[in-house]
Amino acid sequence: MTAPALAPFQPSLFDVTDGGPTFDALTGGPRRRLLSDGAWVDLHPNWLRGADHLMRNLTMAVPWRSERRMMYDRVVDVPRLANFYDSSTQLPDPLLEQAISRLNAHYGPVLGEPFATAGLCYYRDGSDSVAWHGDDLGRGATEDTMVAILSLGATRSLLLRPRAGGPSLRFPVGHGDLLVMGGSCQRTWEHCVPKSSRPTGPRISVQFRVQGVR
Ligand SMILES: O=C(O)CCC(=O)C(=O)O
Repeated sequence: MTAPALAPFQPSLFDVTDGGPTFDALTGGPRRRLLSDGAWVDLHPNWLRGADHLMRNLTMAVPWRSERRMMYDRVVDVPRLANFYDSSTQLPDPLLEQAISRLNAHYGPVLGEPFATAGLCYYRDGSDSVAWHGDDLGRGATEDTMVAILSLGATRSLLLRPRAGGPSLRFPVGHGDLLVMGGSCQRTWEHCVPKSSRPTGPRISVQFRVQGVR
């Protein structure tokens, strides 16, 4: 089902760049947090500066759809809108092509293959969310991989917890931030974006993955 009209994005007062959008260099940039079982997370705040136009364009240009997803052996409704771009589909904004090239230049040598697909999700407000899961449909269930998330719009918390049990970690992801989950993260840890009871504007998450991981 195609989504109804979406709320307009309120541009950020702090996201002003003179020469248009720019990506920060990734070399030496992201702060890596090592997790248990060979999992890790890189966080690069403000990776994309001047992201307002991208947020606005994706809001309008992506044919957002209600989402259903396999979780815990069942197909469930996910309270957010989404669209998936496989490697043969043109991405909805040239900046996403730039993002994928930069990620491949930085992470490719360790990842051993390119980021190839983009999953886009639209969280309309704080009542949209995604439940605990790992991206373990496909090769993520058995192989180390990376999932790189560019966050746009409202700041939301992305939580991670070890599958073996233990406390969760909270990563606030804001406008232009990059978060990369790597190593065994998709099979030994789970992540979620919980609902928020605070007044929360729209957020878009762009997840870059390798072929064969969802
Ligand atoms: O919203 C996010 O950044 C996380 C999205 C996610 O975990 C997923 O779609 O698998």
